[in-house]
Formats: sequence, structure tokens, C-alpha cells
Amino acid sequence: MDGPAAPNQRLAVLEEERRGLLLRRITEEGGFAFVSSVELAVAGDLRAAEAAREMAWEQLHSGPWNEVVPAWRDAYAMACLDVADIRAVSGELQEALRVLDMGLIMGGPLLRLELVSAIGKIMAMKPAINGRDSFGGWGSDHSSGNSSLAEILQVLPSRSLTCQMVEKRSCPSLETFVREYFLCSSPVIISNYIDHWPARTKWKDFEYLKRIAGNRTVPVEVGRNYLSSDWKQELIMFSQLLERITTPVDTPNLTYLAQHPLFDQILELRDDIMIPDYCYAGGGELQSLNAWFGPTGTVTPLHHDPHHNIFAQVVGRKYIRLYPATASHDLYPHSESMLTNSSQVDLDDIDAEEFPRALNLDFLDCILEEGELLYIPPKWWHYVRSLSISFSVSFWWKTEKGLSPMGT
Ligand SMILES: O=C(O)CCC(=O)C(=O)O
Repeated sequence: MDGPAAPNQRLAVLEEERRGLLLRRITEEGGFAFVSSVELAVAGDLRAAEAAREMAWEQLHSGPWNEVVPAWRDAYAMACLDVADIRAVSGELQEALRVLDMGLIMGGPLLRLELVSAIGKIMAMKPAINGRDSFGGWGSDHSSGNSSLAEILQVLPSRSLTCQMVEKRSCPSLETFVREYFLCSSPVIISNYIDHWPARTKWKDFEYLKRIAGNRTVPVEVGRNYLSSDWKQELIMFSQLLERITTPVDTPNLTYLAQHPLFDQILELRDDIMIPDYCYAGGGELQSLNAWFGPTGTVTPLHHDPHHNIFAQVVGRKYIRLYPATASHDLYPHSESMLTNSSQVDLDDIDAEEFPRALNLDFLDCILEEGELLYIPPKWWHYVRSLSISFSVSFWWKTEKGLSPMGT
């Protein structure tokens, strides 16, 4: 007599059901060729699996991202799982891993658990990468923390550190944070709060990062900054990112892993950090955790976001300048719909004739030191420049309706 199904069997049945429903949905969307290829792929046909992946990829790139039918994003994840399965069986573990990461980065949420579990299995099979090349890591970053203030001022926008500095508090209570900063929409630096995070020591060790993440594929930005014409996006291995970060290049070739939900992708890194209690201010809901990892000299140009942000400077240091939401008119926001939250003013080289109102505006600024948090209230304009190799994490959250602080 059959007993109750084992947990693994139940999961397999669930996955089967989800796959069945998804294939029905793709048939309704006219994806007959995709469905036939998937049937062959399940029987181990690599060419068919790659063809299905290619078909889904084309659908993801057939128009603006927000107009892609969500089922096609899930279909892409499904095809990635099939390709990876076949490649892993034939011993191509690195390629299987790359394809699974692509599924996580580009695919929909339906088969996320399956992707994560497949990655876990491959990581367990793959011997740790004991590359002979070792990274200099943070210690070799001579442009980092030891620069004098005069040297730092040379690379910062004009008038830096001449206005008001952001207030700094050592571990304020949640109540104090809510009353004095959150409800007043007022930025604050919080020190001594993340000293116990494993990331504070582990992420300084490039050999650790390479061991945990070296063979994973991640999206990066290359170029001066996201508003410049030389800017592009690439998918590279984390080990390549580490190499690029430690190899000096000119500004136009800087590589920056920016605003990427890395911790949903590489779960071991998620264990190295904790969600600060301040992110629960206002009864809110965490929206996203993003990683920002790059060399000295990365610039995120002046822009604002709709969410509350606790920005954790885990390793290295950054210069950050803040303007209140009330300065918006004088900061000349772009008019194109995708960029209305970005300023046309290049703080590194202000065009005084075109943007005269931006010249003498008051601002708050700071050098955010290693181990400090910065609270950036919603809609506050911010410009960020790394002063060393830097690894930061942003925690974005939104509040329940009716609990919004003043002015947001
Ligand atoms: O660190 C950076 O380069 C930018 C961070 C940022 O803009 C943010 O967290 O909203």
C-alpha cells in the first residue's frame, strides 16, 4: 500500500503541476513551438532545450520590459532549468550554473525555488574554485581610506563639505529614529549599528567572495554613470567583477554592480547581513535589498527614489550629497518619463549657463564611513561617489497608507 508521499516527491508533483499550467498558458499565447521543444527537452534533447530558451529570450526582448507577458518570463526560467539539467548531467557544471543564474536574473517568479535548489545542487557538486590567482582585495586599494581630506576634495563636486553635514547618531533607539528623523523626513547617519554583521569582516576578504560567488553570473554597469552615453550593461562572472574592481582603469571603463538584488540570488551573502530595525518604521513593508559593489570612483548621479532607504556602507567609504525634495525645481529634472527622477545637473561639472539655479543651492553632505548607515528619506535627491573600493547595501521600504512622514 502506498504511504504518504515523501516531501521531495510532493515538491516534484508541485513543480510538475506548475509546469503544466505554465505550458497551457504559453499555448494560449501561441507558443506552440516552445511547448513542443520543451517536451523534447524533458526527454534530454539539449538542442530542443536551447531552442526553447532562445524562443523565450526573444519574447523577453520583443518590446519594452513592462509589456512582456509575465508567462514568458516564467517560460524563460523553465527553459533555463531544462538546459541546466541536461548540461549538468553531461558534466558541464559551470555552463549549467551560468544558465540558472540567467533564469534568476531574467526569469519570472514561478520557478524561482526550483532555480535556487538547482543552483544549490550544482554548487555542492562543483569543487570549490581554488584559483591560483589571488586578489589583492581591499588592502591593495591604495586610493582608499588613507587619502587626505585635501586629496579627497580634489575629486568631489565643488562646494563639497562646505555646507551643513548630515547629523550623526550612535545607535539611536527606534523611537528616537522615528520621532526625530523618520517623521520629519530628515536624513541621519547611524553609527555603531552593524558592527556585528559578518559582512563587515567577510566581505573584506576577496578570497571569501570568490569562493562563495566567484562562478556566479551577475549584471554590471560599465561606464562613467547611467546617464552618460558611454554607459552599458553586461553579464559577467563575479570573479571577473573582482578582477575588474582590483585592476585600475579610467573612469569611462569602471565596472559597477549597482542596484542588484544580489541577496536573492546568492543566499550565502544574505546570511552575512541583517535587516536593521529602523526599516520597520511606519509599519512598513520592505521593498528590496540591493547590492552596490564597485571600485573607487563610481558615481551614481543626482536622483531621487520613492522609498525610504537605509543605506549601509558595509566596506569602504562614499561621499554622499543630499538635497531636499523642495529643491526639485532648481535641480532641473529630466523630462523623459524614464528619467524624471534624475537631475540634468552634472554635479561633477555643472553647466552654469544652462542650470544657474543649481549653483548656490544649500545641501547636506557627508563622507559615509565604513560601518555606518545613512537614512535617506523618500524623494530626497542624492548623489553618491565611492572614495575606495566599496560594498554597500540599500534597504528600501514603504509605509502603510496614512503613516507617511511629513512631506512625502
Ligand atoms: O551607492 C550608490 O552608488 C547609489 C546608492 C543609491 O542611489 C541608493 O541607494 O538609492
